[in-house]
Amino acid sequence: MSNGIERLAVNTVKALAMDAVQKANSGHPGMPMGMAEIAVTLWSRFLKVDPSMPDWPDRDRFVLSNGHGSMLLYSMLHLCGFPLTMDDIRDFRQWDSHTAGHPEIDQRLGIEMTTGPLGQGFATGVGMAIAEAHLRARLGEDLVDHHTFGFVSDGDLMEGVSAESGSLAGGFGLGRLVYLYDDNEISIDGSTDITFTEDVVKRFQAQGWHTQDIDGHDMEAIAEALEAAIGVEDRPSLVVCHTHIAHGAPNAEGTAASHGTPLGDDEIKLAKEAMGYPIDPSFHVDPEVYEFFSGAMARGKEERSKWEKRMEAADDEERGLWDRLHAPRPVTLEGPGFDLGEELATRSATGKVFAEIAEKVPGFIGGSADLVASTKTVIDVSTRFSKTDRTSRDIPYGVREHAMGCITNGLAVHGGLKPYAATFFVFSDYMRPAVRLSALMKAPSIWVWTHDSVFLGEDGPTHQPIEHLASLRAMPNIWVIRPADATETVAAWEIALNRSDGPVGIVLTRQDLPVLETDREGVARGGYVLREGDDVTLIATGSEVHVAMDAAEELTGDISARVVSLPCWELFEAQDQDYRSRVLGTAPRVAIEAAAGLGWDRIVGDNGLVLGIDHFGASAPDTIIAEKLGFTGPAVAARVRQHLSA
Ligand SMILES: Cc1ncc(C[n+]2csc(CCOP(=O)(O)OP(=O)(O)O)c2C)c(N)n1
Repeated sequence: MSNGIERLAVNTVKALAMDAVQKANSGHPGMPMGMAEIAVTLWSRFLKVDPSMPDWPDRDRFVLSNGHGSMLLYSMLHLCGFPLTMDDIRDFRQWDSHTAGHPEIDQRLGIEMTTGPLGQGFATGVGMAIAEAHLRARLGEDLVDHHTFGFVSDGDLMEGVSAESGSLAGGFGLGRLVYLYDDNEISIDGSTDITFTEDVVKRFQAQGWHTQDIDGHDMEAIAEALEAAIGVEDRPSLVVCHTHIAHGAPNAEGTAASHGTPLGDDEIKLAKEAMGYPIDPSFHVDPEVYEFFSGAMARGKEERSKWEKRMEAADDEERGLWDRLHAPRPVTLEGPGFDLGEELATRSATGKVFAEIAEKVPGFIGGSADLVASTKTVIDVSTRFSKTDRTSRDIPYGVREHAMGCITNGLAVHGGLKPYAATFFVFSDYMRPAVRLSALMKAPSIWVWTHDSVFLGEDGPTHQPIEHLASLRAMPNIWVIRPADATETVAAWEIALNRSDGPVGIVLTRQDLPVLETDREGVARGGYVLREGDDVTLIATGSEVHVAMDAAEELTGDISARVVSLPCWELFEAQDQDYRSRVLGTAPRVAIEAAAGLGWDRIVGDNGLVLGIDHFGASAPDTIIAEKLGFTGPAVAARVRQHLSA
């Protein structure tokens, strides 16, 4: 049982959740009330955080994967003294407030990562725990020594990504990862008996986790379970906490309705009466509760000052590496040097620049979803991140694209690392929720997507991306770069490594392409003139730049064709109007891209022509596909002539 002040703290958290949701007339009171005891125990007795410096690097990370319970996090942050005011709490879910319905990330306020899309937090936390284990191995326990805690719900564990990432966490033996599962047996459609009948404890045990099963309203039991979980260093921990949703609300408790509906004034009154809590005014907080949490936070403050002393005492080598990891300098890539006309796939060009990246960017880390040999993304073939090798920068993800995406985001938002993840472009669909969150969170994850078009050939339509470029270009805040040759590929990597406020997707070919007289500076501007010409402007990306060049040759004599390489729409659109107009020119425009044509009309205008592929591909050798679909110099030239004479 808890003592008086802890009980008052728990009741305060419940009351704030009820009041804020009621005032907003929207939100989720059930989860904050059901997990209040767990939150107060974790924050007051265990969590190593300092409200006066929320983003202190060696803090414990706290992930709220059941992010619909955001009022629980906001209450804890406010009561503990983080820069989140009572006005913010009152403004829950309002325009321009710091208290959005589902916050994603705001490390200055103490919000590490919470998720709207269930399962994302669970899997992203695995990435944070990998980051901690890796950095601890490289920098030593004096500088890196923290845990990743998380709250997860039925919905999180139902989502497949928790199985993918749980499997990896168990296999990697991430002992500093501790998740508290809100086992309230309720989801939106009713009892979890309807849809979630598996034995969760056995599932996690089978995946190599340490598990416990406790009463989630008993603060001593919670504390004991946390002690035990922290004590287990060789496995991640899942504490199954049996709870009641909307705990303490006499009529709402245990009901699915309390998940996402304000309780109503009458029920709030009854709940507060039952808890012995003042009914009026709403948003009441007893000063003793602030004092209680402020006392608890002194622990984190002291830990921070001890860490700062250890940092001062660190030797030059450790300190130097820390600085290179945490305050990265701009990166300039030389590239291995490519000869004009040399034939290599852009994925292979990536392979050739990897060693240089790894040397210049000490935080560069990542892996592929069981496709390293195809994606050519390997830093050191002789090592792999594992239970026993924490220093390796090559993470083997197995066939788990979704978890790989989330883990990459976790590595990115943890700090100190520059992560990438690689797979076939068509499987970007399997990681899309994570890609979307990287864009939304402004996380600098690098997505490497190879086998980027129908020209991957014989594997056929299941493997051939069509709509992927258009759909990713429709996503805000991601830069999608599709380089035309090895030189543009090096430029793409340089851009990706230097971006800090969002993700970059690098889209690469399977097939060989000759090196052209491409321009790295032009890639940085998103697009540029590769070949001058006055009568028509052929605009292409990636492998179709070569088709455009061939078509331009074919047209020579009667039609003077300009060729524009446009590897990155987002960077091009960020250029001033003058530059864009100069590059695109005034002649009729023809877009050539072996993908869905959607969006190109914006670039070619009303009188332009778009040569795309608005149907699925085919299984055949790439040269045959090119011929059949009209992606050859002569075929494009014929279409251009026809268009100009129409
Ligand atoms: C990927 C995804 N699908 C659906 C939802 C909508 N949603 C929000 S919470 C929830 C389930 C609620 O059940 P549970 O996870 O057990 O949370 P509790 O009601 O116990 O707080 C659903 C389906 C979502 N947020 N994310």
